[in-house]
Amino acid sequence: APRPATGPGTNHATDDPFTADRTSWWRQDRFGMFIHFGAYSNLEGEYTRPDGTVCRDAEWIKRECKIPNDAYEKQAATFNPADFDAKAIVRAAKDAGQRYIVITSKHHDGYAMWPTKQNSWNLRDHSAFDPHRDILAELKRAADAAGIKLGFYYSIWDWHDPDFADPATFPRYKKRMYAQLKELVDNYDPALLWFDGEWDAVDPVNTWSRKDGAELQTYLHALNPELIVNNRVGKRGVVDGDFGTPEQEIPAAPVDGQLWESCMTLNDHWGFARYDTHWKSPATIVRNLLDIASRGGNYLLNVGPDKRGRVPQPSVDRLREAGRWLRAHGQGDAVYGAGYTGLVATPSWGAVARRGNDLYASVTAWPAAGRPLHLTAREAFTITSARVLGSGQRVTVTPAGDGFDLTPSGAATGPVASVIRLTVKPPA
Ligand code: JFZ
Repeated sequence: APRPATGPGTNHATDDPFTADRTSWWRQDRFGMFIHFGAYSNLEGEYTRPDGTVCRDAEWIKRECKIPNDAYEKQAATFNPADFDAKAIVRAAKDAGQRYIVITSKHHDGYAMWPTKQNSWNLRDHSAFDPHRDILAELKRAADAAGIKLGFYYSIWDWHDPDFADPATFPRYKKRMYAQLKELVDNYDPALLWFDGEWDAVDPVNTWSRKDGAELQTYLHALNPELIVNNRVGKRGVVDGDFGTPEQEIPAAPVDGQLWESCMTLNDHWGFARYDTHWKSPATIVRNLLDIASRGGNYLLNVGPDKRGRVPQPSVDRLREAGRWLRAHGQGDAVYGAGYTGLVATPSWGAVARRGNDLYASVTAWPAAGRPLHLTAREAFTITSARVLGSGQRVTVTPAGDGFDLTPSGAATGPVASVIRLTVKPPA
């Protein structure tokens, strides 16, 4: 529905993100691609010290390997992601069934991935990359063409800007940060901003306060009232933004009082690390997605392009396989626009999501042969039809104890997860 015109200065920080029109696309879309890409990607996870020893880390490599500023700047000057292919990245997301993309515009190392006018520590002015290219603009164009929403990760914590660390000079840093965010909003029209680093309490003084978070949100919504902002804009639990961001974990359903998005990476690093081959399987991706959607959350799954800007093939392959599987079995119905249902308890054998009057019971761990799938009802309701998605196989429903027993009519063990659609007549 069209929303009433909102003028600049309207503060949406206090509207209810659960029901706001502003967040409607995000609440439906459920599945996004996270991209960690920056000057650290150029090291591909390995730093060789002057003494020849090697230190390993990904997007934290500067800090964890204690790389001196000049050495880090020197390597960044050779960064040339000439093979960055926005269309291919958007296609990979689309093939996976991902409906939005969040890319790091600036990580903790402070390096801007767009031609910012606030400093020269950015991909155009400090790299070996074609100065006429702008990867954020390329991504925006490709995403728009494909109907995919684009958002930017932005780290409040900045290891490069000397004004960040000192409370006396922090106001100067803050001014530049505000100016950078205005550049991002004005030039690329992101649908979402994903903040991070507000939690810094070590380097060397934590200046980000509750007031800073609230003020920043007001500023952003004055630039674009539709912007969706994550909780890390402020102190978590104080200035909450629109959604919580549990990391690498799936919270128990439901999370009270806040929308949430579980971010995970496809292997064990966010940024590219050439030695990390510990990839999640397509089955794990699908199961996580079904599980997260059933608990009312979103799934933001990360890829880390290499120094040439290429998304690792193992990531592309796994995403494609997960997407193929979701499409082939119609499981998208259990994901897009689906969410938490209070009607039943979360079963030990899987997850149950709700969309309108349909429940989607994903079976990821089948009970022993001959045993039914038991569903505990939290409220009285009736089931009017039950079928396995994809195969159309009938499922027998019998009232049993505190709920129902579901018995598929044959061997219904999907390779990844079988989803049973239960049409219900909910309590009036
Ligand atoms: C942050 C970054 O430091 C990291 O590099 C990556 O970008 C990730 C997505 O976000 O790491 C965090 C942030 C928050 C928590 C833990 C790690 N947290 O809330 O526990």
